[in-house]
Amino acid sequence: MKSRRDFIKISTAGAGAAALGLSPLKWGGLENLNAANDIQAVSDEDMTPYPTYCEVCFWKCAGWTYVDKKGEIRKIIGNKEDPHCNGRLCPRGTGGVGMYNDEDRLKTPLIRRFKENGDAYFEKVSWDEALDYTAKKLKVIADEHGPECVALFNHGSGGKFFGNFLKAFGSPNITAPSFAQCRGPRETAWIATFGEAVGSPEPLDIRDTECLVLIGSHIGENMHNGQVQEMSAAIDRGATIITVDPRLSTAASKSKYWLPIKPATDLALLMAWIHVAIYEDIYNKEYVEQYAYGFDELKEHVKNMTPEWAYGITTIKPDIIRKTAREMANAAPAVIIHPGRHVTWYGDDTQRIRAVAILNALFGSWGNRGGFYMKESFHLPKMKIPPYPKPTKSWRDAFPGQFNLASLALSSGICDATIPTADRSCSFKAWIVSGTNLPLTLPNMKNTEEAMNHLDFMVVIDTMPMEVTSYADVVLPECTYLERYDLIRTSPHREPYIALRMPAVEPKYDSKPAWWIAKKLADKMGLGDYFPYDNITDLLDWQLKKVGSSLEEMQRIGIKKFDRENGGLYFQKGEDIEFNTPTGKIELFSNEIAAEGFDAMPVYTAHPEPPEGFYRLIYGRAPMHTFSRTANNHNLWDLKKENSVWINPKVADLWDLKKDQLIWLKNQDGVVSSFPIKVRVTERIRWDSVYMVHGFGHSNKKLSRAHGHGSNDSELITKVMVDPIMGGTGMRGNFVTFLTEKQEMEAES
Ligand SMILES: Nc1nc2c(c(=O)[nH]1)N[C@H]1C(S)=C(S)[C@@H](COP(=O)(O)OP(=O)(O)OC[C@H]3O[C@@H](n4cnc5c(=O)[nH]c(N)nc54)[C@H](O)[C@@H]3O)O[C@H]1N2
Ligand SMILES: Nc1nc2c(c(=O)[nH]1)N[C@H]1C(S)=C(S)[C@@H](COP(=O)(O)OP(=O)(O)OC[C@H]3O[C@@H](n4cnc5c(=O)[nH]c(N)nc54)[C@H](O)[C@@H]3O)O[C@H]1N2
Ligand code: SF4
Ligand SMILES: [Mo]
Repeated sequence: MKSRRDFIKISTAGAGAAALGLSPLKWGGLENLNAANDIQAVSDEDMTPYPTYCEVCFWKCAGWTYVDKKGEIRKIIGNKEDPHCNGRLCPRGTGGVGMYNDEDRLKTPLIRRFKENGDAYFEKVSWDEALDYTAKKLKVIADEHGPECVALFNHGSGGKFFGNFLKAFGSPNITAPSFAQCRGPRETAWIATFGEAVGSPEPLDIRDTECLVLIGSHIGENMHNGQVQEMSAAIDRGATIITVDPRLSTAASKSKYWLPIKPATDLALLMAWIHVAIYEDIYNKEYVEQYAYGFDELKEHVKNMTPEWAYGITTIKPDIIRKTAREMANAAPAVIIHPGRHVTWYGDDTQRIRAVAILNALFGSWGNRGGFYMKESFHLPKMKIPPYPKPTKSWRDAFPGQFNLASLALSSGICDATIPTADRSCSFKAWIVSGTNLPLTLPNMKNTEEAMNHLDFMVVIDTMPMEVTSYADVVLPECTYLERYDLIRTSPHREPYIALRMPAVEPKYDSKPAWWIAKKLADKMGLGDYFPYDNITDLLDWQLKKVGSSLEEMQRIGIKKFDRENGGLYFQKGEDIEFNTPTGKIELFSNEIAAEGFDAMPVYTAHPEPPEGFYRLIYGRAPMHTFSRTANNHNLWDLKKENSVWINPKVADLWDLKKDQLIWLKNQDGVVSSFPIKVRVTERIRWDSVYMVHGFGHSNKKLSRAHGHGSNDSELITKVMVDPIMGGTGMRGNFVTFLTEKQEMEAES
């Protein structure tokens, strides 16, 4: 049996005293950092630790950045007091210093200019010139079209400052890909069922669970730290893990049950589980009677959704469906049917996650130990600013009567509404893009390109010359998270915590923090009152002093815990609870969804199948990379330079494909991958699908390591299955076939 460390690949608390790259732990070859950095070991006494929270992914683990006497960053380790990481960072967090050291970083502000022959190029300019230019362009657009025609796309810490800027400017159109390309359907489903969103980190009580059901969630490859640790401990304790995945994921390989489901059919399995729970009378009656609304309707609705019915759809045998449902019931309420995170799969995602929510409700896991705890976050006071101007238009105007249950703006919707059409009342003229690599992040790259080509103006704030920067009129180089202050982290957890990020080193090159960029831009546009501080340290110290701490204290301790104020972690037995839904109950039947013209309870409908000779393209994560953002990070590049395409041996045989052979993928719309990808022949994937890790196949040559390595799933995702309830972009309805030669590819494309 493999040891637990093999599975979690997260460093031990504190990671000893070794400097970055000299870690005694040999997880996955991180010892290579040593050779790459050629750094001598330094003892902790000879270094200064600066508190931070990680920005390599959005789990935001708190840690310490150690700097030696020469001012060099030597290591980043987890903060032991932080419940997001318990003192242990994942390989990406440990390797985060590669973002700071990357010689390909954006170094100065750039403005797009044109030569006499019309060719575009970037001119290096001062901050003053870049911000003056940006302010001028935005003013012209506001005067001609209204400020609402400017949208902000953001992901990550800097987004808050640009969001404040945009609202002050007069536009409500602030969006992040973490909604319509990620968690949106989940949050919509949870709000409809339990009256609140799941949020991040997910309040899963894996620590005390007896049964964890993962439907697609590939924890272990998805390295969300605290979850990986708690799941690892749950496995060691003998908790039952049930994984539903067409691929033998890392999690599936550690599970008691692996259900290699036919992709796109999970909703049928979920409905059959609901059927078994109700008709075998193994649901939590007391809980359902007290808290739920619509049980009788649900019972009638699932009457014929038997395991035998689901077998014909999912390929999962009826006895396995029954057995796994009973496992859940035996563990209940200490059972978690994981709500998922990246859930934009097939366009019926809100309904699929509704079924997940309903199943959790039937077993009474919401609000019970070993199920979902009641999260709490800490609220910091805000400095007084003038009221924001009232916008008269919003992105919703582009979609009259549609997506009313979307609780946040749709990035894909704003992208679509940028392409002018006769029937659209709203079209966007300018984008501010901070920390999101839109061409690789939004599905249908051609559509994203077309939208960007229609813009009058686009400013990109990034750390790296990612694909998105090459479409910008102005590029503003942000310094990395290791070189800046940001807002205090107040993410929810079992108890309220705050965490400080402060610079460990000066910003390299001519890069600046987001707060500074947004404030300076606001100053230039006469909106300075919305940033009522000279330096962000003034804001942080003011906020912290109001709650009995100070910047000085947080610089010493990094993270601070407060007492819970909103009751216990779990519901008390028989406690009277009013849920934030129209009925005040957990809604198994949703009048709200029905009022929008959709099914009040989930209904399975079949999705298109791959044409002859094509296979469904599915994708996921690799433990040592985050999306497309880490592909050029030399520490992580050393661990994994490219993705591969997983192909079942039967299929490989049929096509005469060999291990490590380079092939091109062509999708159902004739789009061929720009770069070839290596074949990985493996039983771990069903024959009807192929799998690749997202984030590779970079086309920007300025990324000297990542360019041309592996393939980019986003360019093959031309068919988008939009969720009619909230506008999420289902991305797994694309099919690919194999091209073995470039000539063939050129002839056919
Ligand atoms: N095809 C496909 N598309 C997907 C997904 C998929 O699996 N496949 N996943 C979806 C999901 S779940 C999500 S959440 C989204 C994620 O989408 P994104 O957040 O867009 O992810 P990245 O592609 O990593 O782009 C992040 C950008 O931020 C920049 N960056 C990094 N650090 C900083 C910083 O400190 N400041 C600034 N200003 N910029 C910084 C990076 O250089 C990069 O350009 O993608 C979604 N889209
Ligand atoms: N290392 C690392 N960790 C990350 C990230 C990262 O970039 N790198 N990103 C973070 C973010 S923002 C997100 S949203 C999460 C995403 O990660 P998760 O939410 O855990 O997973 P998904 O992307 O939904 O799904 C990927 C899995 O779904 C399986 N799958 C594909 N089709 C189907 C299907 O039809 N049915 C079922 N049951 N399974 C299917 C795939 O085989 C794969 O194992 O990861 C987070 N963690
Ligand atoms: S899970 Fe890893 S990459 Fe994400 S915040 Fe934590 S250490 Fe950083
Ligand atoms: Mo995500």
